[in-house]
Amino acid sequence: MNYTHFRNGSSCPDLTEIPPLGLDAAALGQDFRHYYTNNLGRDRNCRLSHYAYEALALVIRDRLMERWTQTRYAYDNSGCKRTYYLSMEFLMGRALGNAVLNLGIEDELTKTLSNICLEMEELADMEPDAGLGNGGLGRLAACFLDSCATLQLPVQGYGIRYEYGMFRQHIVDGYQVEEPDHWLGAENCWEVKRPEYSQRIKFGGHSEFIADVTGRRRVRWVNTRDVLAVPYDVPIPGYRNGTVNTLRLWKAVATEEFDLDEFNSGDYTGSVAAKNEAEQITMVLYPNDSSENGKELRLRQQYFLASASLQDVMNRWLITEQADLSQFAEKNCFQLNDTHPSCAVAELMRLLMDEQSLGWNEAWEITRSTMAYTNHTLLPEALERWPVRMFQLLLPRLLEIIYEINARFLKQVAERWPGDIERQRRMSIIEEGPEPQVRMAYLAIVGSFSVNGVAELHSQLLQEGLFRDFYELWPEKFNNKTNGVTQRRWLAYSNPELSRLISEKIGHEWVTDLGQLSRLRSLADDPEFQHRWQQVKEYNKQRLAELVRADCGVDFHPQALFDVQVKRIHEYKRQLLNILHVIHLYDRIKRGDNGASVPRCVLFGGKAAPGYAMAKLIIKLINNVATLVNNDPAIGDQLKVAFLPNFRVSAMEVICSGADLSEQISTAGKEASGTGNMKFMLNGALTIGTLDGANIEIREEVGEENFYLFGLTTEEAEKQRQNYDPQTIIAANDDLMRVMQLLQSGHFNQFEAGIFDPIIEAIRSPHDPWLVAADFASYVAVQKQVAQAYQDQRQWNRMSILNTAAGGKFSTDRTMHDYNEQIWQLPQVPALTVPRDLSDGAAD
Ligand code: 26W
Repeated sequence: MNYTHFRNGSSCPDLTEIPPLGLDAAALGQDFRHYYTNNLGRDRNCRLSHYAYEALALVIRDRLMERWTQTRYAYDNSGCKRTYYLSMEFLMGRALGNAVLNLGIEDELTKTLSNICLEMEELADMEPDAGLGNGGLGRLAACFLDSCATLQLPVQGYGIRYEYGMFRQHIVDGYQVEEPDHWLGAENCWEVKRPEYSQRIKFGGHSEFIADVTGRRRVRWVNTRDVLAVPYDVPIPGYRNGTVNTLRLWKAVATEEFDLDEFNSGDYTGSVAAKNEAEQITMVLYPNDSSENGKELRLRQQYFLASASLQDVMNRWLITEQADLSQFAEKNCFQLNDTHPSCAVAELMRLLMDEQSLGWNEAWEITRSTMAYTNHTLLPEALERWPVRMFQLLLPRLLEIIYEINARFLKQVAERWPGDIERQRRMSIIEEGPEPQVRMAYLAIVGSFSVNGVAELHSQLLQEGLFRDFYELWPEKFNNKTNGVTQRRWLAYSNPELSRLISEKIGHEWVTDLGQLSRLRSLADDPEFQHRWQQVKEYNKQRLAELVRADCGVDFHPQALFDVQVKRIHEYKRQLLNILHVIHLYDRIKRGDNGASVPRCVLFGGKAAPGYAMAKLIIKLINNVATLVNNDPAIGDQLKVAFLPNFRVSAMEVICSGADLSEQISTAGKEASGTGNMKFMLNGALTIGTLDGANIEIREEVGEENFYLFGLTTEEAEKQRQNYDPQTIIAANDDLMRVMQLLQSGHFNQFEAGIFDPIIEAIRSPHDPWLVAADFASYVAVQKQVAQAYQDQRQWNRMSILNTAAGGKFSTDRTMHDYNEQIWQLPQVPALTVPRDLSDGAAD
């Protein structure tokens, strides 16, 4: 790329000063025709929805562009503090419908489209999901960005532009089969490449110690194999406020040296291989959400993200502040989404010392006051550790810095607890042993001014357990920020029928002030309102039933109770407990004992990490049970079971509107927060759940009488594990005994002998950490209450309304407000010029 500037003196016109584009049906229609014909080159013989989608996306993108530029100008002019949200995952889903909603042009656009015989829903369905995340942590990042843009906070996301996102899941013979998700195969109009902001990332090589002109010791990281990071910017529109924030995603590209090498060495294939290796870095998202298997490529990805993002921020700072770093810490904050980007701690030290010539103390002061770390998991196997050996080869300069951070830190520990060697060993950033490891969480804690968990219980457990020593040392660093979801996507966009009904009764302020939903409380007993509430739910259940019919070939009847568990498949989330309950229901119906029950459709969905055998086997069990149950005439419509393949953001939009019952049944103390639980609640589903993660706060908000609680508490579970005896529990419970007998008899695997043995053994094992057998009885008992309650539709509607009404706390607007008040302290910065026709209510 040639970086020559064009002449731009003070008398030259500002090329970005253009009249705002129209948001009315006529302007939208004209632009649509322009793109369809002149830009995409299609004619009347082409009837492919795909091109209509592309043309429409370009029309919408133009409207975002002008606001985007104005937002950048506003932030630049204000010289305000900014936060950078560093995350290896952003699970954005689709952009079109969200942009249309946030621009407030749904009604005008509907007019435009109907004039040309097109339908919004059909076109929106053409867009592939941007599946650049595994699950909760990635989707949370996406919701955060939406809320920051809506609150007009100067927050920018930094992530990786994976060529392949989360794999597509097929079910073949009941088994999960993974297929690569080449989501960038088609044109992606929701990104703007900005090669002029490319960064150079170093790998390998070694440190060289030199004395600079002042005689001070300086370090140079030399002989490296560099990779270019090229940014692609994605617009993040706020809700009808003229603000469009930025998500900057990095793509790895080989440097020009690779091409030169090719010429000079004559080793053509070798040099192509090297080029490939460089570009591998951003090829694929790691599909694991709990166990880190120490893959070198993953560490490369992590450093690549951290280094590119920090250099980008630093470069802009040096240009705008004439190389003065004295205000850097006051004006910049990096929020680390789990430990994945935590190389940033050492990388910022490197940039400040090696590139900007600061001394250790100055550099450390800046680093320690700009980094903030969020923990998202209590599972020990999910805590990232990297072999020192691997660090040494890949990032030798960073390892030196980490050793120095650790040495100074351990000195502090020794001063605070003199002679407590054991504690120093426990707290060391370097874990000693045959294969020494870098503990990334400890690096993140030591290098940050804030450490937060994602729900009250989770934050408390971090302080008492995992990070106890650190909490004792620095109690003031620790805080809680309960998660949320954006009501724009998870209610206004995904559930238009319910949104309309709600707005009709309480106005539409809830879209930016979710607490307003509490005004629905007074309507909970109104029979007329209950009736309309139920009609909306039925309509949404129809929609969900169509999805299940199309993707699973199973018939769900909207009169039945829709009982839904969708999330990653993991033993701690206990899909197994749910399917055991299904088997129990099946067994009861078969035995003619179905008195107090109600027709039930049980829906499962979620991906298993490709290497997680037990999770994959649980999927197989669910599918085998489903096949048997759904094809048994004696069961009929009493019970239906389906596993929806390829659970993703766009599927959740349909699922959460159509659910009656939300399954949040993790072993207490294991789910950090959960956010699916919030999406369901907001859409009027009742929760059956344990006292885990944010379930506790959901129950607090909605009241215990409107929440189906079961199971051991965290402390009880802890105690139970000390002398856990599932065999006795099974023997003492007829229902569970029969379920186990059915499983053991091979009833669900008639021609696949023994395949479920590992599951049977896990349930019977005294070492089952998830305590499935222990919670079975109370789960079944509470499911009975659910079935009974569902028979009284008025009661049920009432509880459903009260759930939505109590959802106010679980908006990411609140979460972001809390982060901002207690961690970031950013000003709200309105966009420079709000285009004339963008006032809220324009769409009414
Ligand atoms: C293998 C590396 C790895 C380890 C952990 C990848 C991803 C993770 C994440 C921490 C897993 C995750 O998504 N955690 C979820 O984060 C959500 C948002 O805070 C919470 O609501 C969920 O409870 C938590 O499981």
